[in-house]
Amino acid sequence: MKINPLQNAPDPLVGIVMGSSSDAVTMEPARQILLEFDVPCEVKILSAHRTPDQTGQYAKSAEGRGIEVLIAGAGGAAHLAGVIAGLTVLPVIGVPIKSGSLNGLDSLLAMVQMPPGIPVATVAIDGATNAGLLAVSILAQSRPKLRQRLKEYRKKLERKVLDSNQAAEQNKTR
Ligand code: C2R
Repeated sequence: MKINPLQNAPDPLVGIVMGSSSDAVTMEPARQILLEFDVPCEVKILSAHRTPDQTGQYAKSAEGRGIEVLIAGAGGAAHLAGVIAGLTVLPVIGVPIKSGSLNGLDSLLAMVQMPPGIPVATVAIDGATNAGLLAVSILAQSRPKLRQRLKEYRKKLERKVLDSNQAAEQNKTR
């Protein structure tokens, strides 16, 4: 998947960072959630390993640019989220991406096992949807309208489960 730079909002509140363009499809659901909630975001390819200077610069400048939450997805030796978290006090949400050889367990452990003092809020392997929702939830703490929309989103989830039970019951009685 190609990253279109035009998808970057002028004043992003959330920065979505990923280690490689090969992560783009897995990370797309995070962007979709932010779009659904009208949260402006930007998407960047940055690697703590391959572009350490640019990654450092991005992490250090994010707060001053008005970004409030960072989402970092990476696979394999996934140091990206931890390195970014060490360079900013903004909340960093890590998305461990499934790798070829270890099925994402390597990425998960690299992100979740941070030393005390520098947290990365790690979601499930390939859990970009929840990363987007967690970012919305963090922003919603100071934005009542966004909080209301998050409550409505949860209601929709509830309704979907209840509807599927009802449909199953109706099939039984037919
Ligand atoms: P390529 O497909 O470009 O070879 O990348 C990327 O996130 C990707 O999942 C393979 C995998 O390497 C990961 N990568 C990291 C970092 N940079 C790239 N884990 C990092 O800095 O942590």
